[in-house]
Amino acid sequence: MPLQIVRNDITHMRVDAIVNAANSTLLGGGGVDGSIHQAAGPQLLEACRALGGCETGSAKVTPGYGLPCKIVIHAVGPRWQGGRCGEREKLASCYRTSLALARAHDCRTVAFPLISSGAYGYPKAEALRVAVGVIGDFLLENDMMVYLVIFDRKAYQIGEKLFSDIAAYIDDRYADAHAERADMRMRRVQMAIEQEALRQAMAPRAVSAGSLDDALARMDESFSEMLLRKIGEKGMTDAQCYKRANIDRKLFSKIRSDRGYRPSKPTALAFAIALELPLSETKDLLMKAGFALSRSSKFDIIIEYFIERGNYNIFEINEALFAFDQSLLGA
Ligand code: AR6
Repeated sequence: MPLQIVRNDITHMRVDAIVNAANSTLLGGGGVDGSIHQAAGPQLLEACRALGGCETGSAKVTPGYGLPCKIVIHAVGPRWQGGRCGEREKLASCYRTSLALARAHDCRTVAFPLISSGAYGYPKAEALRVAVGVIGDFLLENDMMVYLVIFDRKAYQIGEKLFSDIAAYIDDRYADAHAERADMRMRRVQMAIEQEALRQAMAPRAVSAGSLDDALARMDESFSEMLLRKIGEKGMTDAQCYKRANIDRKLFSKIRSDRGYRPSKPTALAFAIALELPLSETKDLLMKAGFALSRSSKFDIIIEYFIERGNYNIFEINEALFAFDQSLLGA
């Protein structure tokens, strides 16, 4: 999956490039900057000295030395001053510049910390939103695996308003007391799906009294066929679709070349989101992969919440899924 939010110490990430949350002197400091210098060894400071500092919103590159990465991209985030001093743009510019530098150095994997969200005081929820927004835009046009490495649990609580809305939505539909009823409903849906599949398999026999081979030959459109048809109908290219779905090219080629490919539920849903399918069509596509949406699953409710609001930003959806400890969409 091209964007993953992980919980780790960034100095342990085995990637081509790690990004440092530096200051404009580039001569080291505390926080993630201190940890990176410590893990890389004194040569890093020597290399930084030669760079002659860096402006806020920009970034410069050194080798990784003792770190398990090829290069370190030293980005200088803004100090939070209340939000009216262009902090957002400067922070976005840090991510954009760093990603451009990673691309220029042929990096395929990059790890970012949540720049400015520590000593520089940028509110974590907002910092995460800026990061996800810029990285998401970049990944629509570029093949790269980006990790957003977050240290503390609190940073996951993104956009309090958004999440209290989702939490309320989940509460409405996910009360434990109703779980049993929902399960029964789910079982009924599944039985209906199975009966329909059986009916369709039997139907050709009734008409032609043919063999099982005949019935199988008349199988409905498969998941992969429906997906390719919808991509065509939407006038999208394959690449636009799999990038929006946060799916890597290899997996997409597998799906494209195998008519009977059975994706996982998050993969199937990622395509529904990429194609901006309304709820009814999302359910059709899911059904092709053998899945349904259930009101007794937090994961499903969150997906429905976004689709019903016409929000098809997969990175925002993944932020929400992440905050509720659910699997993320994509491969
Ligand atoms: N791995 C991943 N994330 C980390 C790590 C780590 N090892 N250590 C801290 N964080 P900060 P800033 C998180 O203060 O706000 C330095 O002194 C941390 O929880 O490192 O951009 C520089 O020299 C927080 O969410 O960077 C500058 O003077 C995020 O990384 C100044 O601090 C960034 O916190 C830059 O401040």
